[in-house]
Amino acid sequence: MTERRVFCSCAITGGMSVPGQSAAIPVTPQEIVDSAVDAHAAGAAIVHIHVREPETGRPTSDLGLFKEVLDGIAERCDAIVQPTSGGGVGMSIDERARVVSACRPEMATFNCGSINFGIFQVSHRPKMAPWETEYLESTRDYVFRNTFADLYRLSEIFREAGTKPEYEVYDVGHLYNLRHLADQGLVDFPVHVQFVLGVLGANAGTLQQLVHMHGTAVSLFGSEGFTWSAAGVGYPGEFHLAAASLMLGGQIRVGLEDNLRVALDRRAASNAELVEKAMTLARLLDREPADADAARRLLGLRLAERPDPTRR
Ligand code: KMH
Ligand code: ZN
Repeated sequence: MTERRVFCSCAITGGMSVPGQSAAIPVTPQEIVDSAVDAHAAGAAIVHIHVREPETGRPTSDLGLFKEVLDGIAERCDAIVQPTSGGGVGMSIDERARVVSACRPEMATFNCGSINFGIFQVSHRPKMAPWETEYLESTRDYVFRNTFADLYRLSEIFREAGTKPEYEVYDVGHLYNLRHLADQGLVDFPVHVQFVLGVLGANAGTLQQLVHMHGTAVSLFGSEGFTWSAAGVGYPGEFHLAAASLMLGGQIRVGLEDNLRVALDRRAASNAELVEKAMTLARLLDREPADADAARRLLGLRLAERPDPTRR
C-alpha cells in the first residue's frame, strides 16, 4: 500500500544558477524569506535555502546572510528550514558546512559524492552581468567535490550539530557511498534520501533511472531503512519526477533552484506557483499533502516549538 501522506520541499533560489536566468529567482534576504513563506503557504513543508550576495545575486556561503534568512523564515512560519551544505561554484567544503555547525538547523542537505555539474548549456542572455556568463561557463571545467574525506567530515559536523541530513544522490554510486558511511557507523537510520536527477554530469531524470535508483536503495538499506523524495532538474523533468514519486510512494521537491517553468510555454512567476502545481498533482493522484509537523513526524524530527498564543 502506497504511503498516503506526501510532503513537498521547495528549493527557493539555488547555488547552481544565476539570477539573470529568470526575474522570479529571489536574491536578497528579504526576497528569499518572502518567497519561502509564500511557498510554505502554498503547501511546501520544507524550504531548501541557499543565499546570494544581495548586490550581485552571486551564490555565497556568508553566515550573516544565512542567519538573516533562517531567522526571518522561522519568525513567520513553521516550515522545516533546510539550508544547503552543497553551496555553489568555488566554495570549499568548510565554507559550505559552516551554516550547519553555526546555525544547527533541524535538517540540511548532505551531498553524497562528486560529479561534474555543468550549467554552461543554460542560454546566455544579453542582459546577464559578466560574472553570470563567467559563472555558467566556468562549469565546463568544474567538479562538484564531495570526496570521502569531505563525507566523513560532514558526517561528524551533522552529528555534532544534531542536524538531520537529507542525503542528495545524483547517481547510483552515491547510494553505495552512503552505504559505506553507514558501515563506518557514520549514519543514523532511517535516512532521508533525495534522488536529484537530470543534472548534466550525473544520472538522467527518467522514470527508469528513478526506479533503478529506488530499487538499489531498497537493496542497500531495506524499505524501512529510508524515506525518500525525488527532485527533477529542468522542465518538464521537475513535474515528471514529482508524478513518478507520487505514484511510487515517495515525497517531492520542486522550486526555482531546479526548474524555471510552470508550463512548456510559461515561466514560473514564483516558487509558490510551482508548489501549487505540485500540490494539485498530489491531490489528483490521491496523495494527501502533509504540513510541516506531519512532515517532521514522517522524518522522525522533533515537532517545532510553537509560540504559546495565550501568552501574547
Ligand atoms: N542544486 C541541486 C541540483 C544542495 O544544495 O546541497 C542540488 C542541491 C544540493 O540542492
Ligand atoms: Zn540546493
